[in-house]
Amino acid sequence: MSKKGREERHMKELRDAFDAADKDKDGKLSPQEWLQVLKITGVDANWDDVQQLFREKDRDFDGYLSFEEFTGQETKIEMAFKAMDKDGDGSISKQEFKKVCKSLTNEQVTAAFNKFDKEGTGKLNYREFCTLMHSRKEKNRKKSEQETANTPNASTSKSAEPKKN
Ligand SMILES: [Ca+2]
Ligand SMILES: [Ca+2]
Ligand SMILES: [Ca+2]
Repeated sequence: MSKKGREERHMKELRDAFDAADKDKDGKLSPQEWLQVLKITGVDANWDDVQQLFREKDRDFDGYLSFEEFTGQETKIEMAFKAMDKDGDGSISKQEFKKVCKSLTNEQVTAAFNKFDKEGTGKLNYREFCTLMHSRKEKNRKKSEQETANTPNASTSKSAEPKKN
């Protein structure tokens, strides 16, 4: 078999393993899901081992492993970060941010930086950038849930428990 063919088969095996482990089908592995897999496959692993693995592989710090993180591929957030970091200094300046998010006003960019620039450097480092991306995802998800629900009586002020799909 060709090298490419082997790689493809390997990827498919990983995909199958990932899907089988992802019990709640949310497209990512929680530490609990991974521990289940290890137990089923008879690997002698404990909670500490799992947490250690997640610390290494969870490169966007959301507490889960996406398929890319699971297989060690570059994640979407890493690609976005690299694309934005034009001068390659490892952080996103307001100017760099503005170039990509053209629809945002200066005020909105400043507000976002004030919120996510925890270290107060005036730039977003990779970790801060991840936090920002997660919060945006969360917001989009909430918005689409509200649109789907489309019930006039639905209270939007209360922050309900996140729904499981
Ligand atoms: Ca899952
Ligand atoms: Ca992750
Ligand atoms: Ca930069």
